[in-house]
Amino acid sequence: MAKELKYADKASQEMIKRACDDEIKTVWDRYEEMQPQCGFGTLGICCKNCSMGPCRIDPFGDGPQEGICGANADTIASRNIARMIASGAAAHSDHGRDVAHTLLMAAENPNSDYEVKDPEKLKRVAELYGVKTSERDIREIAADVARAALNEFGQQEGEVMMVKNAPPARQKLWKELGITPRAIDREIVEIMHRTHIGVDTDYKNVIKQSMRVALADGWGGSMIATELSDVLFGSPKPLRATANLGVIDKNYVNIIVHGHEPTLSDIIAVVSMSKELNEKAQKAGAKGINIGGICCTANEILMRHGIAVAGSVMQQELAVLTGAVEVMLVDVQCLYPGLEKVTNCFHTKLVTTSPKAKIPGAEHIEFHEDRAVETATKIIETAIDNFKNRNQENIYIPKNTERLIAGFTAESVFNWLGGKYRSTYRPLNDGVIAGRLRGAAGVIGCSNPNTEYEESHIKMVKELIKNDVVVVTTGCNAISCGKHGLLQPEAAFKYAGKGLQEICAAVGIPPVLHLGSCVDNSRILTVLSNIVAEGGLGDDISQLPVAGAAPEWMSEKAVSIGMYFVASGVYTMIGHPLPMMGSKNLYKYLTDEIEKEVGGKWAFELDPIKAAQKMIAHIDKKRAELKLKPMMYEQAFAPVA
Ligand code: NFS
Repeated sequence: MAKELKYADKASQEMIKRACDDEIKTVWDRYEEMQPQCGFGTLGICCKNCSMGPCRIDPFGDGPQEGICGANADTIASRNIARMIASGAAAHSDHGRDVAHTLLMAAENPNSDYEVKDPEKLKRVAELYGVKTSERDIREIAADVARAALNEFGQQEGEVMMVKNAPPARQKLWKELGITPRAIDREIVEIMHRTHIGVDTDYKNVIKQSMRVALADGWGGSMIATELSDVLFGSPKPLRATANLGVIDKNYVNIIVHGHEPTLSDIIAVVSMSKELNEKAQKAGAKGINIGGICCTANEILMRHGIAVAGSVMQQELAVLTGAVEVMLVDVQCLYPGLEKVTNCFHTKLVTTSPKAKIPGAEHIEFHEDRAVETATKIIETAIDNFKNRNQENIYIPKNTERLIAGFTAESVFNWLGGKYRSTYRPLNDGVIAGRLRGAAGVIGCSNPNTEYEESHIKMVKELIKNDVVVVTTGCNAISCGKHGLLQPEAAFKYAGKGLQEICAAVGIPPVLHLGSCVDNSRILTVLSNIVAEGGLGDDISQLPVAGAAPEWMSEKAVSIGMYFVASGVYTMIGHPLPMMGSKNLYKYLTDEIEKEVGGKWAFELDPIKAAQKMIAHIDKKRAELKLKPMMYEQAFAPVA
């Protein structure tokens, strides 16, 4: 049964032991059972895009070097990557579409359970879309903005408008290369067409369209999801909260919300505070209702309500193993079907809510935005009713929790550096120019049982901040950073270099800034654009001393994110390579040649310290190209390991 976790937070280590003792299978066991994994799949040289196949290329050169149609390793591997990006971009963008639909519904229906919570942000988005705001009712503006956003998905003419948030030089480059996204759905449809049997065979051409798809995600679907979520649920503000499995409370009715879309989780968070429902929970013998989040939905309600985070993607089954979860509530994305078997070992009800994501054996309570409070109430009542079915003897909740600060946005965090009343990125840019800060890195993404849980996330982030690189984080990396104490201002004194320490101390921020869920990687794009706009560090993202990383990535969304960062000019480091190592040409293109075209490129490195050092080397290279001053405190500080 499941192996020992060496680097993970203590709560996960305890729970994995419990899983072993009780012989309950988790993701780690299923990973072990799956070994050895298919070499052709790992190398990206298996093709099943038509029924002449499946075909595979012999990576040793002795067997077939082309599929039955004649497609070689380059074509096959590039098509596989393209389809991963299509799926990842579809997932993020469909999420964005749902938020836009909800905004439209809230605007058109005065009795809606949703309302515009951030009218200022609405007006800023309206400006981008050319929607008139003066002397207009907020609902009218919201309706027009929602329609304009929905248009981004299916329009037959023009280009995705959110792209205008990018620096002008970047927009110009995309135009010259012919990769400015035209419409989100269109780019995804086109790559599915091109990767059909007998269409696009040129791997560089396939990747070119893949970049367009990824840009339609980052500067389209994901950005719409972020911007309109801020409009609808309120823009996050820095707040204190806690994270890890210890947030599950034995005395309360525990509901774990897991998935991605805030349309469900936000309303659950609000409704769970109702007096009547808490009284009902008390009548059932509990002290009240306790909500904890897993994955990106955790980040959404953490950022806006300060709701505690129970864990990252790898902890979804571990949360159930506490025996104290009444309902595991899921919507879409990153849900392990294995949850069904684990919940069956306890009284926990697995409740699916989206018509897009049903799990056999789960109870389905369909969530409809036009009956949001009613559905949320029903779900919470289901949890309260289930409280009595707990086996009190069989409860085991690890004590561990960690304090954190979350809720940073492109608008809030760096503006703070200019003081409360002066909204400017100037101090950040000046900090980089003067050599107090080396640069910035976005470290994001999933965890994967193919690597030691959290080792890469934590070691990489510590190595970066030790070298005066401020880190912004999202998704499951943010949750890992939170559990390991890196999202506290004190972390600067323990782990950061002197320059970064000074900045953190002056402003009172942690050295690692939690920017939200995975769609909120679009906030990082906005931060990069704002740094360029502030001036003094070049006129394009590709000139900035920055890098990106997803050290423990696993999902197709991560591939789309990586590609939109590369296509935006960012050096992007991931742990295990993309499944394409069976094509030498594609490898060379993505990790080298592509840089000449878009200014960014991919890098793969399993060792997190080496990976961080490569990112730092890239940042230093950019500093040298910009002729910035040497680092102020080079080697003056020896941080705690
Ligand atoms: Ni991102 Fe969020 Fe986590 Fe990975 Fe899954 S939850 S959208 S995909 S696993 S970071």
